[in-house]
Amino acid sequence: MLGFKKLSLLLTAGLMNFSATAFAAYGLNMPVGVSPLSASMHHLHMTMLWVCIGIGIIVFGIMTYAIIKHRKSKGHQAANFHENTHVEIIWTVIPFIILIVMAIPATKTLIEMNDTKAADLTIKVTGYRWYWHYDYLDEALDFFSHPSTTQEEINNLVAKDEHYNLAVDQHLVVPINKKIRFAFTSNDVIHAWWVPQLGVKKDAVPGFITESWTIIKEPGIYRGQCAELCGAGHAYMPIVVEAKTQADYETWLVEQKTPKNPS
Ligand SMILES: [Cu+2]
Repeated sequence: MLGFKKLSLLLTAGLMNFSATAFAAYGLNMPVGVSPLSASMHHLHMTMLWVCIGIGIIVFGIMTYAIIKHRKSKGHQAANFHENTHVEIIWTVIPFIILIVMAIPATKTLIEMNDTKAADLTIKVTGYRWYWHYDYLDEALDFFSHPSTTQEEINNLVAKDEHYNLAVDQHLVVPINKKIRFAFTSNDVIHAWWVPQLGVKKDAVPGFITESWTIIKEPGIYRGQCAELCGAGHAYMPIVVEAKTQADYETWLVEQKTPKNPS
């Protein structure tokens, strides 16, 4: 049997190792992202986290104090009372006030998330088993985006790419600083289009249109995945969004619309 001291040492070492690895490699927290929406979501998440930490410290502080200060070994007797109206009012009113205080910023962010009005461009995103289709509704341009990770990489027969399982054959190219409205649907089962850096995660449901939006502040490549368990290929359904400046985006549009020479 392990002694208590040895066990706690092992646990502490394990936890320290876990948190160092977790923060370095996995990034446990939500990203701030590159859109106003992702920043609002991150801010809301951190506000709620600090409220919960505050409540945790106060509740566990009072409990710990009471347990230590009024322990039986010091000769304290347990109080024996029932139906204290004052206490019952206090423990109803305080959580009610806390919930209202939390609901105000949460509602503001929810309204912002659903405000797809006045978009500069609309892209219809359709989920397929197991790839995506993008339709630029204002541009008469559409294409499929398939995962480009090879079966050899998946089976460890060759070295894995830096963007293993997060790479596609054709990126969804969009302009920066423009309000992009996404209209999601699906051709078969329920999928979910999720790109954390853009603050977009929305179900793509067959027969329905769901909506979301983003404004990307910086050019770059942002990666995501399908976030709805959609079948055998669910884990191999990446998303790659490439944000370009307006001029580069327009050049890309012209290239896409130019018919390719038949080879
Ligand atoms: Cu899917």
